[in-house]
Amino acid sequence: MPSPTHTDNFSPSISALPSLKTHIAKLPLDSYLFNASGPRCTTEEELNRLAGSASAAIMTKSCTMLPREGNAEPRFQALPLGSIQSMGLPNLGYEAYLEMLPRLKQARSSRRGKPIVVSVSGFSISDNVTMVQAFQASSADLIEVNFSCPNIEGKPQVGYDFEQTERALEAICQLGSKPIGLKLPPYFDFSHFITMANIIKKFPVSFITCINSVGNTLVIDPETESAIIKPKGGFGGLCGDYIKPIGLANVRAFSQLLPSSIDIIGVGGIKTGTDAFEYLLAGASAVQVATCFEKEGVECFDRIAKELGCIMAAKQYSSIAAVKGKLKMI
Ligand code: RRO
Repeated sequence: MPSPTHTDNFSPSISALPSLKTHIAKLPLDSYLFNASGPRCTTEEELNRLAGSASAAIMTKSCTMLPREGNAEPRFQALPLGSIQSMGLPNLGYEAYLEMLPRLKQARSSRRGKPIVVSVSGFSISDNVTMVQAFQASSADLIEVNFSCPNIEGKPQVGYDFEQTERALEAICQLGSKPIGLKLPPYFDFSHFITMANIIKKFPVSFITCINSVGNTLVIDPETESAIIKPKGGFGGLCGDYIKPIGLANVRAFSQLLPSSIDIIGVGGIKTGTDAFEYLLAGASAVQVATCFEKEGVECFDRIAKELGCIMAAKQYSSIAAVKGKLKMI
């Protein structure tokens, strides 16, 4: 098993580290890592902090038509190897993000013009059409449509309903020229990877993000004999180390089923350079960090990038492209 980081025995000077430059939908990114839509990216203050960090992009919390407080508390609990949460889409409403984008683009703390990825998570196709249309006319660079929030009572994850996915894509893919991506739920059967890949191939989808949290899991405290979060009878999305093998499998499967023109962003359990390197081998063009960012703050992006750079240098890889998708079979 790999150790948590591979930097201990080999620490080349930072200037000797390989470039982690990459592209998503032809948009250049200065680094391989940015934040996932999730923790610490809801308010303008949080997004400004991302602007001034080593995150390769500023990714927003998924937004809805109207502002939302989210689900009842307690709705997040840290676990030894990750977390369980049922946040319930707390966000400022899409108009607040629209209004904030020009300021974020000009943020003085940031490399001006750092890429911005907006996440939209409507409760209907018509919500998603309205929001995608609005962001198509904004200074956002990429639009990630969330088909996989597991935490809204009475709203099943779109990505598990293949007919609804197809109808939604028909409606949202022709609204402008900015690249559209999909945030997908984890799949667990090859027939589902194939069905979803075949749907995606019918539309001008530029990237997919795999995976959202593993939805509807239950953690029980045997002392109190109760669930540890309140919403949805204690059912919530599992995040962190627990889900890394699921994320890797989804990235790998889709990288084999989709044309190379559709970029795959990996998410799920990335907290070290080794984790990021594994997603790169599986075929990810970039990765997003959620649970580790929640726990560690913006410092995680620089740390993980340096760890990844050290691993690549030790293996004499000079670029992201040299490793991407190069997983070996035994
Ligand atoms: O806000 C949430 O509860 C949430 C969302 Br939108 C999502 O996409 N995935 C997740 O695990 N939680």
